[in-house]
Amino acid sequence: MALSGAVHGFVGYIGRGPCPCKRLSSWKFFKNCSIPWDMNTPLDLNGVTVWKGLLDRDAQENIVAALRILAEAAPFRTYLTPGGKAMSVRMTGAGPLAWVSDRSGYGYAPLQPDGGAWPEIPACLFDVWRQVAEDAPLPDSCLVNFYGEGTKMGMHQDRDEAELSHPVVSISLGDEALFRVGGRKRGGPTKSVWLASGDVAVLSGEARLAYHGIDRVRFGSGTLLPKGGRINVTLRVAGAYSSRNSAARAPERSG
Ligand code: MD3
Ligand code: FE
Repeated sequence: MALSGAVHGFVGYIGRGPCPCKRLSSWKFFKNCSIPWDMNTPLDLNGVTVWKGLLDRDAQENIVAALRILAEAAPFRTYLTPGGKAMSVRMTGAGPLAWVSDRSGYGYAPLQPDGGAWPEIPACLFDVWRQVAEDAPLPDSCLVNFYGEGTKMGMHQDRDEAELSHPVVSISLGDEALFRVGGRKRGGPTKSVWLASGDVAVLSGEARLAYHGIDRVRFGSGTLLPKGGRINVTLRVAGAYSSRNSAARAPERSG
């Protein structure tokens, strides 16, 4: 895989297993491994590939600018779980299908909750997809998560897409967040890493069905978003162009 220039940085790693710097050994919690890490080698977290610092500041600012336009057409919303609880992470989306949730269930919808079309997926996001998932079909769905102060995302699996063999690509922007990955079964051993602005995670193979979540955000730790907070963009092949698009919600659904 070709990366534009070697990038070095510092990895904050917490988990069981060897520290990614390989200088510290396993079975301890490493709060802040401050040893430079070669970005040409991704971290492997239970099969999740994390490219630390893949996106430089310019690329991150371009994406944020595109997301500001996106959010004018599709505002961030608070979704309800099927159980009726409000999620703390605010969400919006783009593409032929985007993920939504309300009391009637969750899944991919061709329209926003207010009935409008989702905006197109910004071109700069396809550029990221091609860098890390070059062999996969292009994504038809973009989910944008906003983490304000005190927000988190509980451990879950992503399995609403029609074809689970395609990767999911996740882009972190803004404040740092503690990301946790387990295995395919709930309650197994987990590993965690702090995701920083510009980090890109690729979920494929075994890790595609791994349980994962965001334990917490270091609110105000980043400089990209002037008011603080974290944005996570995930790109997926949800199934808009697939014959197996049963994951797509029927368009007749209304409020
Ligand atoms: C591992 N988002 O939107 S991104 C999600 O940071 C989601 O907002 C988190 O989990 C966030 O569903 C985590 C990293 C991520 C995304 C998708 C995955 C990890 C994943 C799918 C399968 C396994
Ligand atoms: Fe997820």
